[in-house]
Amino acid sequence: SSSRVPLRQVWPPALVARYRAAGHWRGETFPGFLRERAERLAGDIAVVGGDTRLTYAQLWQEAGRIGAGLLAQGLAPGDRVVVQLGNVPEFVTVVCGLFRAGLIPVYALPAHRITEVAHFARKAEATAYIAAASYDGFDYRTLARDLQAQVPAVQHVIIVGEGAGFTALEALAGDLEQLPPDPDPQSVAFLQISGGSTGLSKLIPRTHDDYLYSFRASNAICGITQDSVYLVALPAAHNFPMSSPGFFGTLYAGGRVVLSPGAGPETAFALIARERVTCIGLVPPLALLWAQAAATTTQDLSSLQVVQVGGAKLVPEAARRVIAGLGCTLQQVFGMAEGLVNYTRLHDSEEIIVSTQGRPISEDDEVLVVDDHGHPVAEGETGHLLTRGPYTIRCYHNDPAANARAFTEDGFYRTGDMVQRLPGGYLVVQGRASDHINRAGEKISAEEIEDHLLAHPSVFDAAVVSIPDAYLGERSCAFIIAQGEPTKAASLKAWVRSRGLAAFKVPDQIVFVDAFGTTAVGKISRRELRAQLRERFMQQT
Ligand code: J2J
Repeated sequence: SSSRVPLRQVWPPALVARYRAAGHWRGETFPGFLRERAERLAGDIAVVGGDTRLTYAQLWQEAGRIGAGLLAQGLAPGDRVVVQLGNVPEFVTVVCGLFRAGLIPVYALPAHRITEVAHFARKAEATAYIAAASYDGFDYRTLARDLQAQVPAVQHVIIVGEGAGFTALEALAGDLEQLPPDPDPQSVAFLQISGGSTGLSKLIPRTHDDYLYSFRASNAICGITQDSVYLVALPAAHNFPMSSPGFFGTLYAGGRVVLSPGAGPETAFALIARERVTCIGLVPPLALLWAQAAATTTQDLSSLQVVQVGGAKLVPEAARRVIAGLGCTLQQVFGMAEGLVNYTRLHDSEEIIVSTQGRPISEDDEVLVVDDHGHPVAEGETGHLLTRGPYTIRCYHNDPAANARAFTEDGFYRTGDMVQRLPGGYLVVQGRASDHINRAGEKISAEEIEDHLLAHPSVFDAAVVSIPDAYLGERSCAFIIAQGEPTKAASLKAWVRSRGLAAFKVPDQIVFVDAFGTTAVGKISRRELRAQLRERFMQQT
């Protein structure tokens, strides 16, 4: 097949000129920087995972073999490839291989199941799927077969491990001469997955120029250098451990990336001690667990310099416990896969570090805090956060309806977050306007789960809401009005699971009610309804 037209993300010419003049966009690309590091730091260790240790030269070679091998299979530059891999070295070699071949990764989480993966493949018009034979006890070859049955355009399946009828990653081979020249830095490098605040996840196109800027600038803010050792404990496909500054920032700096198969203290602490890890990104519940476990561990954690916490709100009291427990610098990170990332700075006062979610990376990040009518609120007041800037998208991929909702006419992204802006531009997250559940950093769309519940014959109506949870931050609770054959909470949970969804989307709790009885007269929005149910629940407990 012939090359596809490169996907683009369009900024107005005046902003393009400004971002270039400021040195944010430098015309660098993924293959460009990886090649340079492979030449300059050939023998340095780049990636560690399991029993594998890859140097920068080996990473580049492996990426070349994989990229050329995929082209030899019949893929063409511009093709989209759904990648579903856990925290294994192949995550890095595969994605770098795709970049070298001009192929566009679409990142699925290992937790995603057929319904989600098929949605990503359709939306992205993917022609290939790359997954592990098994990870965390799940066989992705079964998922691959279902995927090809549901989305026949996915003609190629590549398996890390035993292929069992599919092509094994190991078997890929091709002619390096067939690899295309480096891509246009303004073209889309990959599609990231959105948290999905309304309905299904959307695809987020990020360009070489914008993404490289975000992690290069993050390196400076987070102190990542050639001497850094970054531990990927959260799923590698998440935007946070990928780019804030994450493993790509670390590779950009010439440092070392260590992949941890689990995020629990037992697994991670042993790796920190063995590899002398200096920086780690965690979600709040994990950070608290680590802080507690650090008190009694026999592992040497003295190499840790910076513990970043983000993905969900870390309250000041929890922040203090993390600092006390881990004895290193805490950095709060408030980011989003669509772009904008805020950090507390390493030398900020403890007051700022514990009580704010940081300030934007760039002086060219434009931040607006507005009321319900779009008018700016006074400093210190809570309002809707809107943003645009040199690494924030201007539209989702292939989704006009979502674009109409999520972006203003001036190209500002409506984050859905409610924030307060303090002097110095520091932001405090005060909640959100959109109806999703932030379950320990995993975002779950209420609407998506309601749709699956409504498909059950015994469900007359369903409303899914977030409930504060001591450990997860928030958990999901489905209020159900039943009809016909009586059903039980356990069978409704099993039902959601059987719909081919990530396990984290199964409601944590199910409450049967006779009616959504509301005091309001007339028809109220789903959003108001969810808010009322949450209130009622909180008053009863
Ligand atoms: C409160 N809410 C937060 C925080 C994210 C770095 C870090 C995180 C993400 C991420 C990311 C929060 N306090 N510290 O991509 O590069 C909520 C907000 C936000 C949404 C984005 C990164 N940090 N959030 O979490 O795309 O509601 O990105 O809009 O998964 O998470 O989710 P996501």
